Amino acid sequence: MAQLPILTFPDPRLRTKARPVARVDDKVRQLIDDMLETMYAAPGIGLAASQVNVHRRIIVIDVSAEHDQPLVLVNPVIEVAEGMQEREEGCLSVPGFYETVERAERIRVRALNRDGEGFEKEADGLLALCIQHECDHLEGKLFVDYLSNLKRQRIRKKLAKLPKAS
Ligand code: GNR
Ligand code: NI
Repeated sequence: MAQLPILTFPDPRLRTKARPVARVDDKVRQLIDDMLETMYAAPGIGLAASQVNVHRRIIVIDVSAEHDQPLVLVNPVIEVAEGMQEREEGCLSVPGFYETVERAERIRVRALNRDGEGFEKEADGLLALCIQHECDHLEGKLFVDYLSNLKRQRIRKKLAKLPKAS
């Protein structure tokens, strides 16, 4: 297991569109384990491979209070999204900034698990929000993209002064 460095906005590598995983093999499972370790250590409730500079469609999530319910989604596809929620959102790649973003309240997502088996999951509330946030990362999209240009530029300028993770 290893902790991986997390890219910080406005690093252009966060804009890379991730490619699908062809086969869930031991190398992918090793990455998943490292991503979970990185997420728990941060600490965060989700992490997309894009954030650790691996541009493959892999996300890990754990929104449980005890941090004992890891959810792994490989090649996730949001098939249904309905309703609306507004919550304060943060991101490990945008450290220290929290802003309200509109998301679907309920979703159904299809993905592969860490054994490469397909499954579907329905989610609402914070879990639904987190899945949408992580799927955005795989498209090179960040929550700051939903804010006004003024707010995003202010955040960009403040974070651009910080040292880079790698
Ligand atoms: O740890 C995280 N917390 C969080 C809080 C509100 C809305 C979204 C998130 S996701 C974030 C981890 C992260 O950046 N995942 O990409
Ligand atoms: Ni994020």
